Amino acid sequence: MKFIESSFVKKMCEVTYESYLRYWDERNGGNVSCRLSAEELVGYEDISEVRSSHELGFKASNLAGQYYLVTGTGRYFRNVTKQPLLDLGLVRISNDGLSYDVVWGFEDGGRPTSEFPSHLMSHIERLKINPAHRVIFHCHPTNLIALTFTQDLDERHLSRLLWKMQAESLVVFPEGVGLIPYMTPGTTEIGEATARKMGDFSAVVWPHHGLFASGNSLDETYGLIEVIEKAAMIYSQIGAQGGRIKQDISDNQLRELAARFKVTPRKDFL
Ligand code: 2HA
Ligand code: ZN
Repeated sequence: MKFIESSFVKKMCEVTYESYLRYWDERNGGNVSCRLSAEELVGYEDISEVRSSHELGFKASNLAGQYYLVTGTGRYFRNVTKQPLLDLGLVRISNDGLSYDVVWGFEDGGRPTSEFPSHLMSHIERLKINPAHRVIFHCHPTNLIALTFTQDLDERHLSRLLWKMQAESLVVFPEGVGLIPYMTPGTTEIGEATARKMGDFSAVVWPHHGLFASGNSLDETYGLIEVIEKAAMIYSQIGAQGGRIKQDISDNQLRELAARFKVTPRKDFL
């Protein structure tokens, strides 16, 4: 079987296109990487040949030998479905963790996203606390970005605001959302700052830019982004209805919600 027919490529096409349609990934905005195990890749006939090798720019020893299906740098999410062989690549991290081999895709000489170091650093942190972790998804959700202009850039404040916009929020991200200061994208510094937060949060907000989200599958990670952005969208709609909040979900109601759904909210946030 050819790798392009795999469920991994199909799902990657689906989520990138949907994310484009929701205005979360205009032009070449956004990037996704999904860890695949060697066992899952058994039987694909076209991924054994190394097409090119590249330096990573940092040492990813913990990820040595792992495979990642990743979107390409400069590629447009609206196109991935039409040309997955150009816009996606399957890479294997070298045994010394210093480089990667492209074993499928990027057929016109493409490379992984400019945020690939940030993705890998985040994968390392998530895998330390959750061996089932697989996906890092970066995108630009409109209403969430807007919140970073109108709200204090404070993790507790932002998390509680998102929790109180709908009952679903606390259940889906009981640890809240992490936040880093505004930083230049594509740099090692933003990668390191994001990864540090990923030790505590499954999603990290980049002020005036977007979101870094993680999860055990593409569906779960995309779902997390949907719920966070929906909460931010409700806040925007409250603004459109005049902005005055007459009642909301109380702290006690949040505690009851947590008990009912057996999740543990972050202690210092609730
Ligand atoms: O891939 O979104 O943050 C383009 C970006 C960089
Ligand atoms: Zn971005």
